[in-house]
Amino acid sequence: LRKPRVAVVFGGRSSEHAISVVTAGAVLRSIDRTKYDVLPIGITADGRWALTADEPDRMGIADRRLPSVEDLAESTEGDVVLSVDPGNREVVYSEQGSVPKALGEVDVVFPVLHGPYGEDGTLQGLLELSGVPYVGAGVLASAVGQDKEYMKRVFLSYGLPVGPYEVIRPREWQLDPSAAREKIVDFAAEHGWPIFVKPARAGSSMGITKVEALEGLEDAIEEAQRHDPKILVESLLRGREIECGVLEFEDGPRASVPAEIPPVTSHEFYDFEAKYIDAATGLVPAPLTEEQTAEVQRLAVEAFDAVSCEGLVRADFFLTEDGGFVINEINTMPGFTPISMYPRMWQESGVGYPELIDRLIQAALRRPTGLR
Ligand code: G1L
Repeated sequence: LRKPRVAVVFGGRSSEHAISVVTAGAVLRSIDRTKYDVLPIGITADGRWALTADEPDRMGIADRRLPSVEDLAESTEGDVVLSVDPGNREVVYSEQGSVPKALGEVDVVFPVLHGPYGEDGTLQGLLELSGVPYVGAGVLASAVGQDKEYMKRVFLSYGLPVGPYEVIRPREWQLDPSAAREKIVDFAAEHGWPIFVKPARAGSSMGITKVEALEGLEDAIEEAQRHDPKILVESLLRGREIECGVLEFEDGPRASVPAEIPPVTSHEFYDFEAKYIDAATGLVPAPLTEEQTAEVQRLAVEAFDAVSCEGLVRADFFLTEDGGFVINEINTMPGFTPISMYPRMWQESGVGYPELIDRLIQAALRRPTGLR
């Protein structure tokens, strides 16, 4: 019997290109080769798809040099194309100007990509058109997971506890900038300073500013709008930061043991580096009571279902001073190196990194293509 062929797609036009390569390296190293065939497909920083070396050892950080798809690409001229002919899951490779040659079928795609064109539903849409199953969230869940406004609206409509927030749309700035600014000032007056000003759709913690008082507002708005014309303001939720992993098993989603992210002192808040590189700072399991653990696990699975997630999600919460949990956000493609929080939470729950990868691939293969 032929082994299922897994295309690991990674890199991409993102500021997080290198972390994607590092993560893909960990996936390639841990995937069970007796069970799966693997086809590594890199996307260069300028967006070209290329076959890449299946050499995890070249995908780490070596002598302070970040890995890139450009360095791993087996041909810089080459173009890899996923057939967009449903039922024909062929991957095609074409040298510029020559006849494309088929590389064979792909049974499942394992996307390891961040932000726009990776985890926002666009790649997922391409894969739907191609009829290729893929690991993780589908089109809708990916898009909702990428938009902090709609994420909150979905949570609210399912009765999940959400903190105070306000949205300012691009047209509101165009039509009446002073009214838009007033909306934020009123929000701060009602909920108190500081507030967080965030781009509605941006990866990681990019473009986010904590604003202590009116003077800082203008710069924060500008910074957020550099990433997204739609911005969001949120109030500071005092309390503890708790995360919980959800993974799809044969019988449905289950929650991991939760983790706690201790308050950071050096970085103003839990930023990109902290999230993806020195993830080891999180406490697993979080020191919570049995009741608190059960509650946050229940909310995490509810969030997974509310957004119609598939495969996995990391749900991030605040445990507020009044003892209740508030959901901050979900992440459909969380940090995923073996030392990242999501894999560590599952490790502590009895699911090691190779099993995690296997379960994600199996969940994708069980899924029917088309409407679900
Ligand atoms: F495919 C999974 F399992 F859904 C998946 C894919 C990618 C989980 C987590 C990630 N994470 C990332 O790709 C990244 C956050 C490391 C990209 Cl920068």
